[in-house]
Amino acid sequence: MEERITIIEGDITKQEVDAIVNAANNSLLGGGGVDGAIHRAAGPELLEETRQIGGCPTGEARVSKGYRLPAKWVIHTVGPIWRGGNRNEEQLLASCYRNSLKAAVDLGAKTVAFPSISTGAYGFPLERATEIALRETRKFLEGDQTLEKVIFVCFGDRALNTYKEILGRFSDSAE
Ligand code: AR6
Repeated sequence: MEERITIIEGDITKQEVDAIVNAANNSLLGGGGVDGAIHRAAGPELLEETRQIGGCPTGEARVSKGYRLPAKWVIHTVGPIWRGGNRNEEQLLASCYRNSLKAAVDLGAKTVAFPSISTGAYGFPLERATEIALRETRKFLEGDQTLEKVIFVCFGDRALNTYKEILGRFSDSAE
């Protein structure tokens, strides 16, 4: 399964994949961070479409086209704001990954790229978020034969090293 998970350092807006995932907010009307970068790269048509969608609850996902992005689709998911860990944050973040992966399969996507949801403006601790991202993705891929590649696009060395370290830990403990 590890061969279907790839970790890279880079900019998600540049990824030539079928779908990229956006770390959005409940309004789906854009914002800073990766959300702002995706809206800028996709062009104003993206905002027109997400306005029509009309928002998204935390933990769920909604789909739009990718417009000027290399990716055909954008899967918008809303991560939880970290409030100390007792407000269902871990379960909600796990739902983001499950629902986004399910949306990718429903679209017929073979390749999908994720940012590190909730670990920027929303303050989720990077290590815990990475464990959840990789655990949920591994679990999902066990029951799915259609997705060929899930790419985690890390913004900077700290995220890159964390993802690599935790994926290595999962692989060592397999079998
Ligand atoms: N490519 C890949 N990753 C990126 C990029 C990029 N171009 N830009 C930033 N990151 P954040 P959140 C990383 O804050 O924590 C927005 O305003 C970044 O380093 O984008 O889920 C939304 O509208 C971090 O690791 O998302 C919401 O209001 C990760 O992406 C709120 O922020 C996520 O950081 C969502 O906060």
